[in-house]
Amino acid sequence: MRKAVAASFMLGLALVSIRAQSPTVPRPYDAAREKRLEWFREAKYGMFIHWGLYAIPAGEWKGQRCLGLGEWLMNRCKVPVTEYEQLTKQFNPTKFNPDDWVQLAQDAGMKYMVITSKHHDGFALFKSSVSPYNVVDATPYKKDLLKQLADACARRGMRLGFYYSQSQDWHEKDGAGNTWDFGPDMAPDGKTELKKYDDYLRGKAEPQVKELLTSYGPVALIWFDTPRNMAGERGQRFTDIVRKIQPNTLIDGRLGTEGDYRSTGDNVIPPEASTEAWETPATINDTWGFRKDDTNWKSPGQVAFKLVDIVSKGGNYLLNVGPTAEGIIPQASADVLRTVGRWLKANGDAVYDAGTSPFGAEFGEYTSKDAKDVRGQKLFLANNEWRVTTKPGKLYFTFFVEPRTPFEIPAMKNKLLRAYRLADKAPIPLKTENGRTTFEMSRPMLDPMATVVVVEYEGTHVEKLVPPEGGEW
Ligand code: FHN
Repeated sequence: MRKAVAASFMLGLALVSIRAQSPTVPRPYDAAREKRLEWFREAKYGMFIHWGLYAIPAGEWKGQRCLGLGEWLMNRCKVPVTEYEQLTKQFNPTKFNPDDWVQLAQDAGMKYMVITSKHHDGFALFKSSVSPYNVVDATPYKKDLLKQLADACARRGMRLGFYYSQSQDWHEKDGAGNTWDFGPDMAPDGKTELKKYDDYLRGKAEPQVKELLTSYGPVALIWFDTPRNMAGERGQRFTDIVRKIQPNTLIDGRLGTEGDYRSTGDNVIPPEASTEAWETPATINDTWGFRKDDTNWKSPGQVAFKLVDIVSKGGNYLLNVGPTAEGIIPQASADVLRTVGRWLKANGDAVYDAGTSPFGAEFGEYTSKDAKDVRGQKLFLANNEWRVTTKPGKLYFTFFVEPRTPFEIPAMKNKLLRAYRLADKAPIPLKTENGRTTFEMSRPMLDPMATVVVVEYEGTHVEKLVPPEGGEW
């Protein structure tokens, strides 16, 4: 599968763009990058963890609800540094059990974990020699949280990556973002920087990224975010640090210069497939950092659909949990994750290391009307009934609702050999008439959340039939 992906790059096959990101021009093939990406392309599903001081107020400041994302409380409620810093005295996550967290990720079928080492509020979950604003030096807990998680991941064979907010640091006078204590970042001309941004980068962000890459074993990836003011060689300086210390560590798509893969917008799943590596970071409710009032959990069926949808388009799903200040991952999110994990135990072949849909019509279509979506782009009318993922010689049709009966397999030149349900291997007869092959699934579907039918065909890759001119199949 990976060789096929690499070959498609080398042959210069046209790539389908992810419109939400408008990467119209495919990047030239880079053998070293493809090598670094091998595990990532196989993994497909990871756990994002947003954890920090903001879990203490959990969406409420001085008795008032502070609307917005939990981790943005300091910014949304304009909490001065001197007040927000006081939270360190209460941060004592005695219920944190790193093995439980890794176990949950494994039960969920997730293959990598990414935790906020330092979010925009500037507080580090690790011991840092360049800033005392960290869990070891500033809290009663005094222990390095990342070290404990890294050790648990190493014990259990889980890849671990670190989120690091390189630009925004609301704790530092020269970091980006804190306008309520330190004034605007930029002059009204929008070009002149008013803060000594390089002092912050060289004095805190760059050395902290070095610390992350030297003290916690192999780092799967660094997840940079919100690249403000990353002009010039600033992004490249981070890339150089990463490549020099851990050449295999991946860089996400939000550094400000090109990373190893593309990051979509938050919760954005592109409407089409791409062979370029990409990842959707997503919330399991509506916030990243814990908020006590956010119980809008996605259902297991929604999570399973998004996962298969993303895989069928060539991406990875990085799904977030927001632990409480005590160190507990909310039970409701753990339950959702474990339910999807049980489904993956029986159906994981359709997901891990699986390739993109060779068809595409099943994703839906752009409206013919002049309607726009919330992002101002042409409205895409998604069709969510089924998705298809691939491995050489196999198509995995995942149905999220009972399919129309009979279900017609999209036209292809390859001879179809057999079909069966993935979870219990029950055979499903194929019927070919007038060049169209169909099958019928017994009702109700085996698994009402999602049932996978494997269709095996001759050859390793689907050769599509071109529809008659002006017509459709
Ligand atoms: O501002 C952050 C936000 O708090 C969160 O970390 C997300 C995760 O993708 N990234 C930024 C917004 O895109």
